Amino acid sequence: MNKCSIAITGAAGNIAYSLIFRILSGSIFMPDTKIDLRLLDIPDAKKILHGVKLEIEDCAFNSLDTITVTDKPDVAFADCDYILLVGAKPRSKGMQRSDLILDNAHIFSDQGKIINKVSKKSAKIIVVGNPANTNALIVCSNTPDIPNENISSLMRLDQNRAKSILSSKVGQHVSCVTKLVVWGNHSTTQYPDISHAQINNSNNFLDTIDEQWIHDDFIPRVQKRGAEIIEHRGLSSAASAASAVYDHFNVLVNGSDDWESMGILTSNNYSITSNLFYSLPLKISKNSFDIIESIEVSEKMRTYLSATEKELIDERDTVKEFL
Ligand code: NAX
Repeated sequence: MNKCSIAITGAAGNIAYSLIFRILSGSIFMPDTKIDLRLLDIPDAKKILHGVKLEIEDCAFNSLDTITVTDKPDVAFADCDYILLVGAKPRSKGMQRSDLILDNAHIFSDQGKIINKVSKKSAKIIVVGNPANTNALIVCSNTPDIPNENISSLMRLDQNRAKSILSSKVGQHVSCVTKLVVWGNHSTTQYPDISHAQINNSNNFLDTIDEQWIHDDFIPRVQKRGAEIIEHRGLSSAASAASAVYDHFNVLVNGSDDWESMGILTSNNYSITSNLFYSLPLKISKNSFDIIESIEVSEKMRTYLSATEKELIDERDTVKEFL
């Protein structure tokens, strides 16, 4: 029997309520792997967390070995293999974005320090809580004993959204869309990049799509998809976000034949400022990834890449005391 330990923070929240059940019923790990699950939330969420635990038990999952619910990060992260940092403070009415960034900076720097102390040095960390890219940078700065490449931030929701919108446009199943990546920040400055996308392994479809649709419809629609969901549901994306975390996690463990997007630590790739968590096009194999370096950057594309880079530099300036 193989064992693996997974910690999920924000475990009493909306995303976790889908995510936990996807992971336990999914196929990221071999069928004989048993999961030691640790669920972390704040003390005020203790009662809800207990209810989530009861529901997990009621599923009688084959994959579950043990389950720990706690409000103590050192208990949740002890000797952990995988850490999904979903929990974050939401933006309250009238709150400035910079205040939200600073509130969350405290959470992610504290958790980073504890992870560095108690988790496995081989732990893989996926940052979901917003601002996810900058929170990932904070975690990275506070986990000196964990390799930088073990830390990534979620951009798969944006990539999935972009693929789905393109597949509707061309009238093909979403699984036919490949090599569609998203650059930059998980925010309205992100750049969903259609220029190397393929439908059924060919880019001929680009001849049938006009530039205006790409710049005036496709890109803004992907950038603002989160707001579109809130407008209809009255709540932010939770099930689709959980599904994207599952996809991201699966690709990290099992690799992928397609191009993927994740926020990773930059080191002047594509002339983007070093030391940001910026989403780049990646080829991911089991336990490692390579940046796809071959993409030609047009002047127009550079404008998009620079706008999202600037936003990330500004966010980094806001949290500099935590780095
Ligand atoms: P919820 O507000 O439903 O849940 C957040 C949970 O985190 C709550 O239960 C809260 O008590 C807990 N929490 C707060 N501080 C904590 C701490 N210090 N330790 C442990 N738990 C803590 O939000 P939900 O809808 O689940 O979203 C979670 C985060 O994901 C938010 O920051 C959200 O903005 C972010 N998202 C990121 C996405 C991405 O692509 N990177 C997409 C989806 C989502 O918007």
